[in-house]
Formats: sequence, C-alpha cells, structure tokens
Amino acid sequence: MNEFVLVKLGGSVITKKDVIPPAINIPEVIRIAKEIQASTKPLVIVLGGGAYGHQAAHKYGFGIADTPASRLLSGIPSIRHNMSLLSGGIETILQSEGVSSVVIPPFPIVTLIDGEIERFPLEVITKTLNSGHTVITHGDVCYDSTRGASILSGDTIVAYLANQLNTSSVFVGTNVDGVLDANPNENPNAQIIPTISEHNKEQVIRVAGPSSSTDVTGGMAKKIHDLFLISQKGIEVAIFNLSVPGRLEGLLKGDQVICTRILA
Ligand code: IP8
Repeated sequence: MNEFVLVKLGGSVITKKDVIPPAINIPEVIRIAKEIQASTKPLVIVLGGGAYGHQAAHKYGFGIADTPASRLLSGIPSIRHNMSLLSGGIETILQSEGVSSVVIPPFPIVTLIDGEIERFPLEVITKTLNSGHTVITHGDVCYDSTRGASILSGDTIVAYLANQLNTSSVFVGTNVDGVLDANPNENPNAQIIPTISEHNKEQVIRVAGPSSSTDVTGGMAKKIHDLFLISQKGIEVAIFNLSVPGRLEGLLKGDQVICTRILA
C-alpha cells in the first residue's frame, strides 16, 4: 500500500459549540474539503465527536468512573445515531466538493478491552484507500469486553492507524495554534510550543492536562503522549489550528506553518 496521510478534524472546529441539537459547521467543512485537495497522497480523515459525540457520551456516564455497564450500553443508540449524522454530513460535503470519500465507522468492526483496542480489522480501510477513495472514520462508541461499552476517541484511532499502516504524516487539527504553554482561557498570553521532544515532553504534558469537562476521552495530555509514540516511528507529526484558513493546506504541501511539531 502506498504511503498515506492521516488528518484529524477536531470536533470543536467541524461542529458548532453548545448548539442543541448538534450541528455541523458547514462553511468550515466546505473550506476544509477544499484544503484537503492539496494532498498528493491518499488521505484518512478522522473526525472527533464534537457536539455530536461528547454531549451524548457524557449524558450516559462515559468518562465517569464506576458508571454501570448497563447505563453505558443504554447510550449506544444515541451516540451511534449522532456520530452517523456527523460522519454522513461530512461525507456529503466532501463528496459535493469533489472528494471521493467513504465513511467507515468503527462501531461495527472494532472491539475494546478496558478502553483499549482489542480488534480493529484494517482490510476495508486499506482496500478503500487502494481504490483511490478518501477514508472518513471517526471517534465512536464501541463494545468493550471489560466495561460493556467505551468511547473510542478519534485520537486513539489516529495512533492505531499510524502504527499499523504505512503512514507518512499525521496532522491533528484543533481550535488552537498547537500545544500552548498555558491554558488560553486562563492566560491570554499563552504561547505556542513550536516543538515537543524528549527534552520537554513531560513538562508540556503536565501543563496541557485534560481539555474540558465534557471531553470524555482524555484531552490534550493523552493526545501528546500518543503522538509522541508515533513520532518515534519516524512519522511527521503536527498539531495545528484547523480553524485558520490555509494551515491544513500548507501542512499538506510541506510548507512551514504555525503549529506544534512533535519530534522524537
Ligand atoms: O472527539 C470522541 O472522539 P474525540 C467520540 O476524538 C465520541 O475524542 C463518540 C465521543
């Protein structure tokens, strides 16, 4: 299989914040659909849950210790429905912008064990890429043999696919310029950390912490940890601001853009 590029579309950029029922940020997704066409390599797009995933997951007790399995399992239809709406909506926009793309949802194929991936068959993903289509997959709820059900985050999918498949680059799009040296909500002077290496990794993780109360999947600290492991395999890794026009396109073209690069 040829090398491909993994792009995470952060849920906070592709969905509207605090809107009930959840809604896709259509102008942003149209812009992103145009930018991804700068890629010369096949693409796997991984969607975060945003308003579609996290609110529903929170409602059924995901991310809260000791939630009984019966309660977690009762949340499956609602979370699945939301993530199908999100991924289907993104697929519609990408296709209408000329990106030949197919949604491959994790729920029917992935199983978890205590929150970690137990089984994730990749054949359909590789066949879809080899057919010349862009793969769209997303954070999802999955059956978990220990807990009943768990949330599989888009970031965990990114790490798994980068490790298992022939990946050249991983670009993680968020709503901030990269990893910052302080919480921008508390400190307006927070500065971007241009590179994370062995040398500053632990210190950065301490400052980054979890991202918000409704983010049920671990936030920035876990993201950095997993991405660091990927970069150790020689894969190009950047965390960037997906809300700023041109940054994704620049990364895909190999330009210098404002972002945090993770260099093992
Ligand atoms: O936003 C979470 O994915 P993430 C997906 O990448 C759900 O953490 C269903 C909450």
